[in-house]
Amino acid sequence: MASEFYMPAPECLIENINGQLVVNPRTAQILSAIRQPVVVVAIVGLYRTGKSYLMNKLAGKNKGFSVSSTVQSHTKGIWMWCMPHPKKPDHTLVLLDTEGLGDVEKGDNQNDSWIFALAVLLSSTFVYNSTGIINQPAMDQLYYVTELTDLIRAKSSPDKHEVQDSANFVSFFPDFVWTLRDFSLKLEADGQPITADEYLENSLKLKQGNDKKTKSFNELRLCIRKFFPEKKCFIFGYPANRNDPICLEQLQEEDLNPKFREQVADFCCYILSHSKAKTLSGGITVNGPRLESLVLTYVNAISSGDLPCMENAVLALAETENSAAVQKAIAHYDQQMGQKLKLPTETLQELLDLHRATEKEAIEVFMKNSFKDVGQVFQRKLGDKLEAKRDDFCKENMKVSSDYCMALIQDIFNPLYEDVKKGIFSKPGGYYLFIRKMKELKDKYHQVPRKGIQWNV
Ligand SMILES: Nc1nc2c(ncn2[C@@H]2O[C@H](COP(=O)(O)OP(=O)(O)OP(=O)(O)O)[C@@H](O)[C@H]2O)c(=O)[nH]1
Ligand SMILES: [Mg+2]
Repeated sequence: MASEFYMPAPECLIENINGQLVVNPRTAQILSAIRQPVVVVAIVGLYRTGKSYLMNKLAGKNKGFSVSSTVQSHTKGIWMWCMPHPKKPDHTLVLLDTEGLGDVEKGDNQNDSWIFALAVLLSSTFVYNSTGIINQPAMDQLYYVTELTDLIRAKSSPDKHEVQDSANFVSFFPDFVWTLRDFSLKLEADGQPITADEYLENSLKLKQGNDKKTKSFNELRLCIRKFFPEKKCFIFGYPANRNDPICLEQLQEEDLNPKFREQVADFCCYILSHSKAKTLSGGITVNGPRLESLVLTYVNAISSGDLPCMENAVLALAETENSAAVQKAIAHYDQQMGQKLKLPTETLQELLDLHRATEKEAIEVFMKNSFKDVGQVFQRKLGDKLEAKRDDFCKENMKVSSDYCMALIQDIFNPLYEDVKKGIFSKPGGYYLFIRKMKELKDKYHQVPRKGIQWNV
């Protein structure tokens, strides 16, 4: 049962092997067992900024995603941890922890861009993590957002006359949450206290002017505002004594700054209560198998040098689900007909009536399980298959009936032929005797029930 679903520790979902992103099929398969809608929270940001630590807090655990205290980047690829959602009954929480961006040792911006893009594409809440205040360098790190338009396509063949492709993204982009770590300033502006959200809004304000510098200043802010209409900001103070090298995973909760603990708790409470289930265009709710299909489609597109395309991902999903829906409908038809149909039927109508009723049920099964069956392509395929099955049953009905009748005729009339051969009727009055016997046997034949439609052979 999905509600009993349990993943004791995170697993690597997308491996980063020498700069190539590869889906780990074993981990992806874990998703196929999750029938509930998934709330997907992904965290992205510069390496060594406490991302994995914060994701463990969201999981309500001290250990899980691997945290390390050295200067070397630690998480590689994209890791996944699924658990029953602690606040939303009948939902599964999927946490995605990603490889830190900007690792100087790796020095591969393209690879970073894909990790960023995948986190956006797969999540319903996208957490962008950085340290210190929101300043220009922190903004600049978000330049991957401006790349999104180049990296992702909403439609497989964008129409030139259509509104810009990027406008299509917004409807199925995640909510955006900015987490600022080791934030040590007062949240005040012009002598007035402000909220973290106001601080973020102020930082995203556009400047007046048309010069190159102002244009590039505004471009990123416009992108963030356009892609992520839902925004939220959380600040976190220093977690413990500033002078100690930070190794939070080895500290007890009570050794952490109370303010930091409170901030972490507020963040977790917000994310767990506000993050929505992942949806696709047209309001399609994503469950485990659908998320698995998205992961596979997007990563395959990237590794084959294509752009991950949302429309194609939805089409791939529709293809898989509708084929499965056809199979399910046919299995229902086969099972019901197997149970209810006793061949031969007395009349053809009897068979056709049963077929029609079962066909109706099968179509209902298909409708319940199908999704985005554009142009009713799959429903028509199902119709064709059911029609072929009906024709087969009709043929079989005839055959069973005629085989049965032939055998019956042999059975009933053979003794008469034997008697003819023996000359029993070759005597005076034999002809009348023969006619009487013949009628008697014919009556006997007609009295046998359920001979089927070929009774008149
Ligand atoms: N100063 C500070 N350190 C933190 C904070 N949160 C976690 N750490 C510590 O920072 C170190 C790195 O934490 P990780 O969670 O592994 O960082 P990461 O962002 O996942 O790193 P990569 O996987 O390399 O991208 C660990 O020793 C943590 O204990 C924080 O808010 N402030
Ligand atoms: Mg990490």
